[in-house]
Amino acid sequence: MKDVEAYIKNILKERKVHFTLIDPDEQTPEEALNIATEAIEGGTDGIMIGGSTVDNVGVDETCKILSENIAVPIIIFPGNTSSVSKYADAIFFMSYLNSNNPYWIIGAQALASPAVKKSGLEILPMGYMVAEPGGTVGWVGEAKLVPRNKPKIPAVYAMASEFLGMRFFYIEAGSGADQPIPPEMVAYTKRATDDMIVVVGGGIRDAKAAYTAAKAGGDIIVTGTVVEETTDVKAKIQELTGAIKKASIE
Ligand code: 1GP
Repeated sequence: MKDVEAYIKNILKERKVHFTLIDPDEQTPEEALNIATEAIEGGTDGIMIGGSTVDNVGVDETCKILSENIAVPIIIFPGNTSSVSKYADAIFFMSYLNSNNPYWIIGAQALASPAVKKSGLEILPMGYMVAEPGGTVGWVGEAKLVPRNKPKIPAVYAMASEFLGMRFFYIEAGSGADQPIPPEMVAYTKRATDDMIVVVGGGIRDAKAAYTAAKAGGDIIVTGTVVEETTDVKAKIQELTGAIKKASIE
């Protein structure tokens, strides 16, 4: 798909967006296609491909089979420099703002840039911030995790990101987190920025959590673990997208 950013903004004129995250490490490309197909039937608006420990072959093969079979955008959610595939439509080109290691803030991005340029992927510039509990990405990314009871901290990073020209800001609790991002944290972030697209993910498993994140100000709600855990992907995604739509119209 051409111009994924316009696609997202177009949906946001009407309602909030839901993306399904698929970790290529967790299943074969064929299984990933089945999950994506069911998630699209359930109303998801796009498929994100990524994880903290993915290999390039898994990313590439999964993006390839999806690109041949689905119509919604395929967006790379990179775990490291190897997460590049010309078969995706776009990449969240992200800086891990609260890492203690400059590699994750700008080093990996610089090293990956030639491959990203060659791939022709659409760039979606993003500030990325991980709050407690943080999970694998908190550990791998050597994060100074945002305390859950300090909801204003991501807001000032989001403002700075917007001033630096980023157009997306992701507040992450970590995949499989036992609790999602606190709604106050989402709300402060959304209010602090002008045109930034606020993405919320980590630990969102049911309609209530999806509704809460969207209602608080999340523009894109991301869920990943639920599709790995459920036996009925379509129904689960319907539950989440239904709640997000409800939050959008109220
Ligand atoms: C992880 O925010 C995403 O990067 C999704 O988290 O797997 O907990 O849905 P879950």
